[in-house]
Amino acid sequence: MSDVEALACTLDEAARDVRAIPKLTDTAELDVATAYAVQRRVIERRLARHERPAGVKMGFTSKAKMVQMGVHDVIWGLLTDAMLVESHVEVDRLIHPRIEPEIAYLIGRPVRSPADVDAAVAGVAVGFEVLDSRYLDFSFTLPDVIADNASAAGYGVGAWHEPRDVSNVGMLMEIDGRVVQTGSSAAILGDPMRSLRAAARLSEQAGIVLEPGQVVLAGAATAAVPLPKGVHVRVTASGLGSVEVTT
Ligand code: OOG
Ligand code: MG
Repeated sequence: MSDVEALACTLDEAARDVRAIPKLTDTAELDVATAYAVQRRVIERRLARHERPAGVKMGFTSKAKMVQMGVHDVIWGLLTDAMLVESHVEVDRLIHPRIEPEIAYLIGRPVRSPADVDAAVAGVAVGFEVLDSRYLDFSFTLPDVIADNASAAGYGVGAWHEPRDVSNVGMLMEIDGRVVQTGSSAAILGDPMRSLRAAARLSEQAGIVLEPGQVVLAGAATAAVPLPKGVHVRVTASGLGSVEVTT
């Protein structure tokens, strides 16, 4: 078994067994390119279990997230249809889940490179991401978190709206009616559209086409918060409405 295969297997099994593991760089040498190869293998294992590609999620596109996690490069992870949360998250299936507010784009035409982006946006929505690092204490280096599919565990999106300027919309996250995070979409690289362009650059590099119907999560506007069992979370973005989830 190659290193990439073995590392992907370790991460995939940690997620399936709901068991935190030491970060890979404790025992393996891992550069960014190899980490992305591991990420790809983790997703291929899920696709072999009949999950389908659903888009991508951008990571560390806001200062709040960089500071929270100590990582300073924009990365991505790959979404599958099984990660889509309709209205409820079973947190018992997760190790130490967190939730964060996101802006989501709906892809309407294939995106192969940044040149495709402007004509490709079919909709925009408020969203949330459920994160669950497979690593002990939610602690990692840049290659670790890339290999672990950027901590992706689940995502939800509110109603899609016509494409519009969302460069500075107020965002709010509430748990059981209590405000736990506030921010602005401007925290996402100054404008979440920049994150979409970054996604298109990564697509070009990886040879991955973002297909119509797929979603791009532009990245959290604020730090993430722990997601306990038995709560109701609402994320609101000014002009885009709300999206809700229970645990
Ligand atoms: C990594 C994922 C970062 C974002 O929106 O910045 C991310 C993590 O925080 O564990 O999803
Ligand atoms: Mg995120």
